[in-house]
Amino acid sequence: MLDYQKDFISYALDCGVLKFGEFQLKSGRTSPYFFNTGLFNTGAQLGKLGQFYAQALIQSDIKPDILYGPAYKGIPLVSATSIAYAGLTGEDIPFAFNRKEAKDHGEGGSLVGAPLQGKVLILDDVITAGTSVRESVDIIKNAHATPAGVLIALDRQEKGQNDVSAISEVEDQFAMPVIAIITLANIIEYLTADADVEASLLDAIKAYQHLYGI
Ligand code: OMP
Repeated sequence: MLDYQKDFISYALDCGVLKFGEFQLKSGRTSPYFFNTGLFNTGAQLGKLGQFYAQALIQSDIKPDILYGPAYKGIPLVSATSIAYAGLTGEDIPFAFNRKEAKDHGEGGSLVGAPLQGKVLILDDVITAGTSVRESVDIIKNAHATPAGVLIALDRQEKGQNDVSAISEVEDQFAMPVIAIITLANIIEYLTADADVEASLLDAIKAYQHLYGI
């Protein structure tokens, strides 16, 4: 695990973004942990979140022409990441996002921001079963641009619709990489190294991983 990944887990715990308990997921699974990026909800926190996304993008081999954030959670993500990326690299990368409902007046359409063209990197929060990524790929293809990858905060490393991971399904189906700031394996490594973490919590997470993990 790299230093920025460790820092990200520690920051997510401090901000209450990474929580433990019993949570019902979009997929219907009951999880002993939940990662809610919507709780990075102050200017300073969002600024710092953008720095972590930008660092993960710099670590990757992806050189996108534009960043795309699906509404609603992707909108602050794409804004914060493009600001942080410009600050860290000096490269001023354009960004765009969608509206949930198309407008029929003014500028019209459902896309806002820079023109969606070239290699598009999708920014999202968490992938569990991969449903929301599929919607973004359709929007990008309809705009005649190329989905070039997905950057997320957390890869929960779970099975998707079949027995392989949701992320490999997305990677295979759309021939593009999915990169994450952190994975469930990173969280387990972090908690294992912390003497204050109760064994029962780690047991619950590992049992969940055994059931739904890949
Ligand atoms: P999929 O679209 O099935 O991949 O689920 C991802 C979505 O689930 C995210 O965009 C969130 O809305 C939500 N989610 C989290 O935010 N954090 C989690 O730890 C787990 C989920 C989830 O419900 O699976």
